[in-house]
Amino acid sequence: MLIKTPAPHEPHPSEITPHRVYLNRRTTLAALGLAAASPLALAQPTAAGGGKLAKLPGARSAVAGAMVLDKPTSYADATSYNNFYEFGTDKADPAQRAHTLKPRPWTVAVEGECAKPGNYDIDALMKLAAMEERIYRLRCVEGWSMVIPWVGYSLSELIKRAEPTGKAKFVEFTTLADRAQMPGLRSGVLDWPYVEALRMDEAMHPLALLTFGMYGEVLPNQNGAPVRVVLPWKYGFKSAKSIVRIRFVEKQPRSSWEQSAPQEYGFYSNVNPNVAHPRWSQASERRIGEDGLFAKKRPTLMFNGYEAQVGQLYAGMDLRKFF
Ligand SMILES: Nc1nc2c(c(=O)[nH]1)N[C@H]1C(S)=C(S)[C@@H](COP(=O)(O)O)O[C@H]1N2
Ligand SMILES: [Mo]
Repeated sequence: MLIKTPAPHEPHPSEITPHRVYLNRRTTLAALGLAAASPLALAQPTAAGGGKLAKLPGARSAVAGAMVLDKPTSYADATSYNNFYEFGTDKADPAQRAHTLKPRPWTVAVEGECAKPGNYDIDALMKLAAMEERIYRLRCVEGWSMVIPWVGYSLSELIKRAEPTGKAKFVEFTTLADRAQMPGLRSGVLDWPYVEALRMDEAMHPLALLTFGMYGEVLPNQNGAPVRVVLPWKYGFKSAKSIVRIRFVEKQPRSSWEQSAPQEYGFYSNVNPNVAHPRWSQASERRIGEDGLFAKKRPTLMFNGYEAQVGQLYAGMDLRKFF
């Protein structure tokens, strides 16, 4: 007897909604005025995740510029080609070694120049504001880029609750640095812990995302579980992973990359095709997943394509000096 097993790409018959049921559901939703705005409809991730991690849906973001139309990078590429030096400097290291990271229990300390400091348990932090899906371009200073559907909420939601004082001019992010969980700390490539920082107005910009998931699921360890920031108009290294401390400070902090090579990495690190890095031109980029033999490089856009949204933050600044 022959039993037909569906090919992996074929939906199982039980997954196919009968047409009549589908139409009925649409009619009911339409009658309720929910056809487009249904949280169920909105919470469908844009691109498929790996299916192994907990689901983390987010509603389509309404923030200007939050949903780029570029085709998302495959989950396989986004989770196997990573920079996370705490697990090694090779692009394949984080996917192979980050299983030792323990994303629970996890606490994020919010401290410094603010009226309401506190230690947030990760699960409480995740409930602070509504989760949104945002499709951002991520441009690494090394000359490649990806398009990732992240899940999180604007960092400003957390900052507002902390009530920064008038002295708070910058926000500093510190990554976990635990030798027991992170084998890369044995190397001296960077001065651990990994520290990054933003000016307060940059951190308050609605596009600055406190990120808990991607592709409709919680973050894989190699992408910065359980919480990271994503700053789409800046080079990827500003988007610190696996954050344990957020501190409000008066003086401009020195990031780990500035510390290691001040002539190569400035504080701002806004994506800028007109200012070359000493080792890499920033004029164009290779989109991961499109890098076949004949694939064309894409021109890199000012502020990674987010100029309309963030350009005002830097009005009047000499971007060659403040690179
Ligand atoms: N803690 C920490 N955060 C980090 C890094 C790192 O090495 N350590 N690498 C950065 C760099 S260079 C890039 S390009 C992005 C990559 O994020 P992704 O792996 O999720 O694509 O993470 C950034 N955040
Ligand atoms: Mo990067």
